[in-house]
Amino acid sequence: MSKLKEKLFSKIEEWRPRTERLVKEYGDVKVGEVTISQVIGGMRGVKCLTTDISYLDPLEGIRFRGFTIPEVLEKLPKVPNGEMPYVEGFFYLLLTGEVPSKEDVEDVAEEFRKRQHVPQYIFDLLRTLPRDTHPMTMFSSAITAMQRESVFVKQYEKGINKHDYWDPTYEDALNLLAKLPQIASYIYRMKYRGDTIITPDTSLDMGGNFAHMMGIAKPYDDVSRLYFVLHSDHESGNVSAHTGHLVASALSDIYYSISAMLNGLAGPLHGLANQEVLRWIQGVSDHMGGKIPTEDEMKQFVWDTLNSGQVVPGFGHAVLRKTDPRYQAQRDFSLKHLPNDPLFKYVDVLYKVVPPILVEQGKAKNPWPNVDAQSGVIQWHYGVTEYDFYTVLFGVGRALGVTANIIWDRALGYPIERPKSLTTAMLEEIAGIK
Ligand code: HAX
Repeated sequence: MSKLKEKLFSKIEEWRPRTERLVKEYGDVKVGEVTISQVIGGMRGVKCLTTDISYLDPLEGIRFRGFTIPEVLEKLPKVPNGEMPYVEGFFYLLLTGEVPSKEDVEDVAEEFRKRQHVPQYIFDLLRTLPRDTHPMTMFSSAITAMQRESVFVKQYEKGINKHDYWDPTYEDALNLLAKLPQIASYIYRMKYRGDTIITPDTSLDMGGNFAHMMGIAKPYDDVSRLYFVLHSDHESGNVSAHTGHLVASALSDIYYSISAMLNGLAGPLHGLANQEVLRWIQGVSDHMGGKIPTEDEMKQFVWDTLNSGQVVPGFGHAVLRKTDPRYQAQRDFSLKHLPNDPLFKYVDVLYKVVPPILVEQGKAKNPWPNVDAQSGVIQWHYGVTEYDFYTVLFGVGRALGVTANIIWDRALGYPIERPKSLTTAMLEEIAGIK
């Protein structure tokens, strides 16, 4: 058994009695009440999921296993000559709740290295798709197609004990995570770089190898590490994490679950917003003939967007009520590495201009920027100007958190998810409408 798996097993044994006790002895204790606007309005704020991997406070932002983003970036072992932590070490933290030693990180890196090989039929499949297929469709198709590799399915068919479901799920998760950077970069090089594929360098860590396969020089390795960490998890209720959890609750394996997760991420109100931000900014730039707009010109453009019934991408959030710390972390990186980048300047003007306008319009509950407002700028700066690829990068990161959650879902025996629906007439009756 690998060291990570051993550590995880001891954590699972420790944790199980807590969940079992809550269900058995305290199962009838009420957690909040649900209103009609929550029933109709996308279950906003309904407390009906549980995860110990991350928690999103509306005013503070995300904590991964209790650590804020600055703490994660400071405490986890860093890649030599780099500023950012190993993605492998971050995954260790997500899975076990403990800060890894350098040795632990090396152990996880070795696990990923061993499992990196992508079957040839995946590349063949990608080549059969029309080249103008959206990269998220390519990514999701590749993952669904790999479902035949599932260790969980094979063990399930043999009749494995329910208690042990987490084990083959862990194997599937590591097998899949190890392959995602290569599949993502393959799609990129095939689609946008004249089909010049770069083979992996197994001596590198996950972020370093991804940058290598993308064909982009330093500090893009650190950009990748930062990107994967920041996008990994945002507690369980967001569309991608929730979709992954929901599909896995039917005991669908990791491949089906992560492919479904990606399909949820590909919506413009969720992960696709990072592409939409760049598309929107390009629209402003074209409109201005390439000149950086003044604040007044930018205000007009924002109002035009709102008045035409569209959202301003990269602003607002269903839970957060302040500037997203993931935005802040990317802004800090940009201030250090690309302070004079014209797109960064655009985004900076937007940071000043958009929130007061959203407040004045009076609809959005959160006028502040989210993670997607800043992320495309950094990618663009390092040459990834094909903005429809950005959500794939988000997807590689999000898979770290969602797979960690699914392993724990299985370990704690969470059941199939099945909320109850009511008809409109029933709601009218509850509301006392005649
Ligand atoms: N621009 C214009 N209007 C906005 C807005 C924005 N950025 N954010 C919210 N609103 C509007 C909503 O469309 C809604 O309008 P209606 O009453 O006409 O339906 C109203 O304000 C209330 O919405 P809310 O309660 O504040 O926000 P929701 O929880 O319903 O939605 C969203 C949250 C993130 C989907 C929303 O803020 C939005 O559409 N933002 C722009 C798209 C975006 O950046 N998405 C990425 C979010 C982060 C993420 O998940 N990344 O993956």
